[in-house]
Amino acid sequence: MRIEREQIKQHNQGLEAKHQRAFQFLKEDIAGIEEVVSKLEQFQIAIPSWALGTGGTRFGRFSGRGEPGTLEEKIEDVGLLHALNRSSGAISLHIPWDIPKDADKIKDLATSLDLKFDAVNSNTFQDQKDQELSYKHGSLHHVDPKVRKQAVDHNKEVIDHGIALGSKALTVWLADGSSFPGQLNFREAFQNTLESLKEIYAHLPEDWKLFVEYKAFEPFFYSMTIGDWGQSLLLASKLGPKAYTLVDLGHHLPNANIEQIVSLLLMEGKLGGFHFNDSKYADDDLTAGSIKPYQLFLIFNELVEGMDNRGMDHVTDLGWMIDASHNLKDPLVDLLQSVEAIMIAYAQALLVDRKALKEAQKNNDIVKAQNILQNAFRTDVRPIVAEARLRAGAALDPLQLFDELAVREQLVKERGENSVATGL
Ligand code: LRH
Ligand code: MN
Ligand code: MN
Repeated sequence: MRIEREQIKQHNQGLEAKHQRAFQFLKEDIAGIEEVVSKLEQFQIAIPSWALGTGGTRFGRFSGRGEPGTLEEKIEDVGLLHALNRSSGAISLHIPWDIPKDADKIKDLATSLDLKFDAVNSNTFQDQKDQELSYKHGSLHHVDPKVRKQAVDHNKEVIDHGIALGSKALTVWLADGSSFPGQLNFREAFQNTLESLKEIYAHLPEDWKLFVEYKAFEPFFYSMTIGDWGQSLLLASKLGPKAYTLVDLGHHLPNANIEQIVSLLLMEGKLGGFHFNDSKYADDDLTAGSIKPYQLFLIFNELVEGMDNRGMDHVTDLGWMIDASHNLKDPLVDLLQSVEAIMIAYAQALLVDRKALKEAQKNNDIVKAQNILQNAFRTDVRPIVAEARLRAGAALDPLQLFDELAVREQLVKERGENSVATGL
């Protein structure tokens, strides 16, 4: 299924009068609104190939309908999202869940939908069918050099797949750790990881980045070998200028001050990218902004301030990705909601009066500083985000159009009720 420009146009015509009223209302109040709109128009968030099917929990999985059964169908799904919002112009692949067998064909398909390939992700947290050695006791940190080599070789292969597709980054997330005190020598595990990563790093093309993702716990429950941003930053610093820390919002211990982490990583020039999601307890992978929208805003507030301070390009200098697993909602609907929430947080952060905030901080004016942030956060920026979509040729209300066009029903007709996607 493809969504035609004409269908978008028709949908927008029906909503445009109401939208213009709301947008003009904001325009009268917000001086730099045009700049905000144009920044939003350019901003893109990559969709993970593993989030397009229904996930599950360890207790069960309830299948969705019309899931993409192949990589081609996953790319088509992202094409639908991008047609609806013009903000999802990239896909992030997880290998070997999604192996591009014919890279040129896959690339052509993506290009025809105006999509690029974002970071490629390696997978050494599961054993694959024909795999020689097991990752039960870890991969890059393993006590056995043969297992480490197997995991390093896999990462090199993933880079090669990425090169063929035009990706520019590799994300490494390790399920390496321990569940019982005494199981592991922390220092040796860390050093093994560093040595393994060095080999992977050496395989990176000149213009590539290596993202080192951390996670506080799960699947291991006592220690994770890359468990927090300190450990990731340590590795990235030792590896060199192409290595960066990747922040997944669901990978922290409860109440962690993620915005402060972001600020300092940016200061060090070591923030590489993001996995957006939301959570109440741990790595719940819920819709971005669905539980802690103020935190999402505060993170973007640091991002905008920090990136502008370093003269970074908002679109290209960090990897922006969603990382989620959908158990209840239609994954495409959830992804549309996530992208919208991210755009809203970004727009609100762009509204922060930076000069006034600096001044308030200088004067230790806590109330003013707090209000400056809260004023931006409490502004209903949805018409600004919608205006950016309108100008980019997207739908004023992507969710509504998804329903109007009965997208999922169409996909069920094409793919059948029971097709199952690989992924989480
Ligand atoms: C681990 C993680 C990591 C994986 C993805 C499937 O929890 O966030 O990014 O690659 O999930
Ligand atoms: Mn992640
Ligand atoms: Mn995760």
